[in-house]
Amino acid sequence: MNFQEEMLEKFRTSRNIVVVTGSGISAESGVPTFRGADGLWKKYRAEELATPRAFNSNPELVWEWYDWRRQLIGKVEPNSGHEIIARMEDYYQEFLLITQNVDGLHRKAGSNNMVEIHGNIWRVRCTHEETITYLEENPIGKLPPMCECGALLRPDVVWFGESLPIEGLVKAEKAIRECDILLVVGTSGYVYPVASFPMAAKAAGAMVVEINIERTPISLVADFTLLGKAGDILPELWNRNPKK
Ligand code: BJW
Repeated sequence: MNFQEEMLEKFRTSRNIVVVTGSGISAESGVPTFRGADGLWKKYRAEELATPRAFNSNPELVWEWYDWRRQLIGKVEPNSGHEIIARMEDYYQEFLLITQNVDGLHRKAGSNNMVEIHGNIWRVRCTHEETITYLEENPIGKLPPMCECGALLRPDVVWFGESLPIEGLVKAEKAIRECDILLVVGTSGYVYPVASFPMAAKAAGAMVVEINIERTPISLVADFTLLGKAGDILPELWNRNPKK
């Protein structure tokens, strides 16, 4: 790939970077995206599965879908894209990863300083007490699972129409306002509020760089759009950075 020198120089000299990822980064690990050709929303209707209303009307169906996805994710490994992002954390003075992914692959690759802004598929939350626990069984036995208090458990993820976790959102928005570089990887840029982060970073003076296999609404805001697979481009970009 022919990287522009101006962009590489900024990666070399900046001290504060924020990385935003979407399902595209996990595609090369074998996790389906949402809106791509083989995306989950091509086969399932979002409003039947990823809304509080869907869960209230048919918790068993929603749980079956999450159980299926968890079994699939349980078999895959992080790829070179996840690994490079984990390494970046050690080389910039200020670093935050904001991921929309619930698959836990960034953490498995070694990322620590991160916000899982749409939750995590490996956690469950009591619909009554709001207590959060990590799943020990995969697949879960009888669906839908129940809390010891007698209420339904739900996946600890963020569905359409729900608020994002406030602490994570505040941290993410602060980092977006303060960063020198916003690197956006593998997201279609359709889902808010994350879709507004590139514009907010740009307005605050950051360089916005997008990595995606195709152009998206973020391309209109980005200073540079690097077209290709995250698992190819991220290692190449990192190898050109003498800071590493
Ligand atoms: C590759 C690649 C490779 C492939 N390398 N790239 C403002 C305006 C309009 C609407 C709203 C608004 N504010 C809020 C809303 C409503 C709503 C929303 O955004 N709707 C839009 C659809 C319009 N947002 C919400 O409801 C959010 N809540 C909220 O804002 O609360 C306050 C509020 C509520 C209501 C009204 C107003 C305010 C919550 C959003 C929760 C999203 N939840 C999901 C499910 C999570 C749990 C689960 O996983 O099951 O999150 S939906 C789904 O989309 C999932 C993802 O995290 C999210 C983003 O998808 P992503 O990751 O971008 O995937 P894709 O498939 O879309 O894109 C993949 C990309 O990768 C593509 O571009 C490929 O090209 C690329 N790619 N292979 C690089 N190898």
